[in-house]
Parts: sequence; C-alpha cells; structure tokens
Amino acid sequence: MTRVLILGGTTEASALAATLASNGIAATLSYAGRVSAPRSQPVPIRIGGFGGAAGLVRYMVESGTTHLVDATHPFAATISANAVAAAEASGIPLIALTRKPWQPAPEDRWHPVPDLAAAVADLAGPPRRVMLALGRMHVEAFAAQPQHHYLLRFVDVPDRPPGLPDHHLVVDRGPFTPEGDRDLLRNHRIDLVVCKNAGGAGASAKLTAARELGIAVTMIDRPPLPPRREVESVEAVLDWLGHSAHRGV
Ligand code: 3Y8
Ligand code: NAP
Repeated sequence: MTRVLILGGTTEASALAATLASNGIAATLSYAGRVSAPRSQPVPIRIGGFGGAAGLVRYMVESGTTHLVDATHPFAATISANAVAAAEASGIPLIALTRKPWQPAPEDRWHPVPDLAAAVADLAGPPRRVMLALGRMHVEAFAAQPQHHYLLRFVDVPDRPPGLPDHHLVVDRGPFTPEGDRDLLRNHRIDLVVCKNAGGAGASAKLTAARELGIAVTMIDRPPLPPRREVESVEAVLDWLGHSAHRGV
C-alpha cells in the first residue's frame, strides 16, 4: 500500500497533492507552520517541524510512509538536507519535485548575487525605492541599508512592525499576476526588485512586470542542496511512484 509524505509549501506540492488525491493514492502534505493559515488541501495535512532528520525518520516509520517527496521551496535547504538524511537512514525512497531556476531574457536587467548578505551589501549607496519580494523571514537584514524606501510583501500581518525605518507593507499571498505586480511596482515607483531565484510560476509575476517596466532585479542564487533524485513535473513523480509501487517497494 503506497503512502506518500509530501514536504510541501509550494505550488508544485499542492498540484501533486491534488493529483494523488484524484488517483486515490494515500498522501499527507506537511507544512512547517510558517504562516497562520496554510492553504487547504485535498489530502490530510500536518503542520510543524519533525525535530530534525531523526524526527522525520520517526514520523515516517510510525505513519507507515512508503515514499517521501520533497516538494519544498529551493531555498528551504535545511528540510531538504534532512529529507536526504532521513531517506538514507530509513531506506524509504526519496524524490524531489523542484523547478528550474529562472533564466534572464535578453531584455532583463538582472544582477545575480550569491546570497542574501550580498544582496544587502549591494544596496550601499544613495536612496532608492526597493521591493523586497523575500517574505518576512529575511527583512531585518536590510536594516543595514536604512536609506532606502522598501516595499515589503508578507503572507501574514507581522506581530511587530518590520525594523526598516521607511517601508510600506503589503500583506498578500501568491500566486501573483503580472498585471497585479506591474500595478504594484508602478504605483510604488519601485526602481529595484530584490528576490530569490525561486523558479516556477507562482512567484514569477514580478519578473514579468519588472521586464515590462524596465526595472532592475537583484536575483539571489539558490543555496547548495545535497545530491538527490530530482524531477520537475507531477507526472514524473507519478511514474516514480507507479514504478516503485509496481515493485512493491
Ligand atoms: C507556509 C503555504 C500553494 C503554494 C503557494 C511557490 C508560490 C505562492 C510566491 C513575492 C514572493 C516567498 C514566500 C512565496 C511564494 C507560492 C506558494 C509562494 C514568495 C505559502 C505557504 C507558506 C509559505 C511560506 C513563505 C515564507 C516565505 C515564502 C512568501 C500556503 C503561502 C517570498 C518565497 O511570512 C512568512 O514567514 C513567510 C515565509 C517561507 C519566504 C521567507 O523567507 O519569508 N513562503 N508561503 C509553508 C509552510 O508552513 O510550510 O499557505 O500556501 C506558499 C507559497 N508561497 O500551494 O499555492 O510555489 O513558491 N512565498 C520566494 O519565492 O521568494 C513570495 O512576494 O513575490
Ligand atoms: P528550512 O529553513 O529548510 O527548514 C527549517 C525547519 O523548518 C526544518 O528543519 C523543519 O524543522 C521545518 N520545516 C521546513 N519545511 C517543513 C515542512 N514542509 N514540513 C515540516 N517541517 C518543515 O525551511 P523554510 O525555508 O523555513 O521553509 C519553510 C516552509 O516554507 C517550507 O514548506 C517551504 O517549502 C516553504 N517556503 C519556503 C520559502 C523560502 O524562501 N525558504 C519560499 C516558499 C515556501 P525540523 O528540523 O524540526 O523538522
């Protein structure tokens, strides 16, 4: 009996959950509990950390999990490393459902940086109007460059105001649209967008809008992840499940 644990929090994870549910394959979708009301799902969900790789092993053994799918965000490096370790320790097969990094089009004005610290350092200089499309978890780092006006976009209303002296906060959850992001960038007279190279469709609207408006983008490269089997489509995960399930793994 196939029983899938999906490590979720992305558009792809939700698409996989919907497909497994419609195929009658038992699955549970797991959220870290980063936001107040994660999206409802057509499969049972669980919310909260497992307690490291060992906790993940314990959860999978106790729940009778037969397959682990890491469909977390490319920047969720800790859980992805834990998934590789837990799969090795338990012998439960693992596949990652991920998305290719975005590549700039010829007309894009992207400036790639290796990590968040480099994105902060890159903002040294005269005041600008900057959209930080990074969510809530990394905003405080930009207090090192207080001279700018920051447009912030969070999923939830924060329990205390962000520590940036000059900011405007928008509370909204994606997926976003190019029209909506174009209006947002134009109405706030943004001249720089800072974002992670998340890939996928759920966060790309701001890049389309920036391209149309000729706005520069600081693109933060992904953190390194341990080697694991990776696919980029729900169909490929189904094949993998079908194949393994066929062998009774
Ligand atoms: C809790 C679960 C779905 C999944 C939807 C995707 C798309 C919309 C775009 C911008 C960029 C950002 C952020 C973003 C997007 C999808 C996807 C995606 C980026 C939810 C969700 C959870 C989270 C966590 C949240 C982080 C934050 C990151 C906001 C659900 C809505 C910036 C990533 O307030 C916080 O603490 C938010 C934290 C981790 C990154 C950060 O460092 O702050 N996602 N986002 C997951 C959990 O608890 O396990 O409610 O649906 C999911 C989605 N957010 O099923 O439709 O596939 O990625 N999420 C980034 O890409 O840089 C927003 O504003 O343009
Ligand atoms: P992270 O830094 O890789 O993980 C930190 C810890 O959070 C993990 O060690 C684990 O705790 C717990 N955790 C993370 N994802 C989990 C999940 N899906 N289910 C159960 N526990 C989880 O992760 P993160 O960057 O904070 O991301 C948290 C969630 O937000 C993930 O679902 C991710 O897909 C989503 N998300 C993140 C980003 C981003 O920019 N990082 C963007 C979009 C969506 P334990 O060690 O206790 O098990």
